[in-house]
Amino acid sequence: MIIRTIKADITTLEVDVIVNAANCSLLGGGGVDGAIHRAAGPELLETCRKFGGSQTGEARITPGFRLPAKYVIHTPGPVWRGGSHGEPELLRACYVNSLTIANETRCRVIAFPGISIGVYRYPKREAAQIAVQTVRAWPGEFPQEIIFCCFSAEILSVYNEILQND
Ligand code: AR6
Repeated sequence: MIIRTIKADITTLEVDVIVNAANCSLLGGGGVDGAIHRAAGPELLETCRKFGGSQTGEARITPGFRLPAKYVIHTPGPVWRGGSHGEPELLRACYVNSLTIANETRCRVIAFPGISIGVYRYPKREAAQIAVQTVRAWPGEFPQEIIFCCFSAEILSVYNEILQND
């Protein structure tokens, strides 16, 4: 399995699947969620409505509609509340459940944003460590390439440092 980092807007990536850092309503919001819904078009919201929401750590797949990505996996990450409310386990579940769906759908290339590290205030380094550890331990046949899509140079350097040193 190949693991890469890039600094990019995830809505521009021509990959099999991009992951959306959603909220439990699955009806859109700010941050990367808002950007994905804007770029995918209104069909995405119509499709997400049918799920009736999801729990933190779960994942749901939709088409990408007007996005260059074929699919979107929507997963609500945990809100950071100090770290003793199950946040690490819930964040790990976001990655495992997203990878499970990507494997079932035979997606070769997946791109993840930094789930929970924006509005949900998860400490960036700790969140990136969970992301890297979980994808490295992934035993599935798919995906074969994992891209950590970083929205800033600062986040990119956090991921690169962890990938080089941990
Ligand atoms: N491409 C890649 N990364 C992005 C993009 C983009 N276009 N836009 C933002 N990011 P956040 P969360 C980065 O806040 O913390 C929403 O309102 C951003 O810089 O989007 O999981 C949802 O509806 C940060 O590094 O997600 C929820 O209510 C990362 O994506 C809530 O925010 C995640 O930041 C979820 O909060």
